[in-house]
Amino acid sequence: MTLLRFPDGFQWGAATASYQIEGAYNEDDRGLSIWDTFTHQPDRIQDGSTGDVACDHYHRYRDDVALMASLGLQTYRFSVSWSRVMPFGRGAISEKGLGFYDRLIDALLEKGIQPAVTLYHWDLPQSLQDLGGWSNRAIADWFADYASLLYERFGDRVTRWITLNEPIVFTNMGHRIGVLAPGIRDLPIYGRTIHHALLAHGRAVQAFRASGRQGEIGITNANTSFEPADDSPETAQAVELARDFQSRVFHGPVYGRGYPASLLAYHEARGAALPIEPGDMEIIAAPTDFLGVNLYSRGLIEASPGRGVGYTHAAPRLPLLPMGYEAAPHALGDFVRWVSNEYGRPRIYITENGVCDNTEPGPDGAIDDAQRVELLRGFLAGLHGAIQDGADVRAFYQWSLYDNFEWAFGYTKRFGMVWTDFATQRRIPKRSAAWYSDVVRQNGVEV
Ligand code: IFM
Repeated sequence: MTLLRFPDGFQWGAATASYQIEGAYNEDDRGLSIWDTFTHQPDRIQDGSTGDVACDHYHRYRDDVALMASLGLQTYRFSVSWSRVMPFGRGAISEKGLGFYDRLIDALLEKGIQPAVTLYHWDLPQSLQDLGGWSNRAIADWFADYASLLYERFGDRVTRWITLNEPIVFTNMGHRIGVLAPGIRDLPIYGRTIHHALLAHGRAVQAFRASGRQGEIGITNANTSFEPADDSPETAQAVELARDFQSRVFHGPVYGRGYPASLLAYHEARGAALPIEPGDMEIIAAPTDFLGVNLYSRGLIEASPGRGVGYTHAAPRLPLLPMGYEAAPHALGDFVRWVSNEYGRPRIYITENGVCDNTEPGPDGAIDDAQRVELLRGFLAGLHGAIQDGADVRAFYQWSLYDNFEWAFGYTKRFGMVWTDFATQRRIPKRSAAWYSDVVRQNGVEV
């Protein structure tokens, strides 16, 4: 075996998100979020479950931090539940809610684990949704106020901030396809949510600079490494269109290049023009310190002149994972190379990468999630190659620390390197947890 060593100072961590792990959905002052509303509606979630309890992290955070320390994690990415600290999304604040994150941050720092805080991982306060949510331009003000509160309260100890998690997912799947909260299917609303999400991001970056806090801020998107299904020029063009609609739509404006012309034309032709006002693009392009990259698979693309967007996904050619996408470990290195070249070699954090592997405990209680280990090995080997080729990648957060609420799939999909027994809340490290601890300890992966 060869050890592929990562650069000195490279950080290894794990990621989670508030609604997926916290539970305690109606405790202390917490207001309802769109995910509380959505999961309590019939037929929204595959197994009929909710995040009411989830991993009960709200009550078990100390044990969870001890678990992270036992795995050797150096950094932990989590998100703040907006409605826990501002029950109605604006105005009144909750000291109890803020106190929870205060204690969590302190517990992490006591163990030498650096917190990385995501401001928004999909759980919008319901009160703001009642005012139109991301389709209301005022959300840029609401979000900047919420962000400023967090910088003020936690900015003495938190130095890594991520504004939005995967805007392509919560805008598109929440407002056009409707399979995620708030369950809307409306193209003009979708167009507005894209622009307002970016505007809110830009305002939160500006608020961070204005706060005078030390540290770094960036945005995280969901990415797929797009590959041509064949080598024709039409297919090559289709790959660029896929990148326009799923990657450049957010990365372009953040890096000062504006929206892709193809995307603007698509929305305008359908009476769904993006509501861009003078000065917006400058706000959105407020300089960031890093790019957060989430990636799980590749997408094989072919041209589809009959579809408005001009491209479609070709039939998969690799084995499928339980999530329905291909097991494609080469995709991480490929995407990182592409995005690094495209945007002038930004500092990159892999804010999420991981594997859904539903292996159950064996007769001895051990969980031998061999597929997760093999695919992670491949992802990390590819990432190492991209770094060798010049990409400035400084941290890797595995999704996820432990099995949790997987949105519309409920608890049917397990992404954790630690098993969560949802009946007892017992956590059992899987084989992948021991393997990942070795990766952390060696600052490298054996291939
Ligand atoms: O669980 C999700 C996470 O909330 C966002 N990125 C993808 C993960 C796995 O599907």
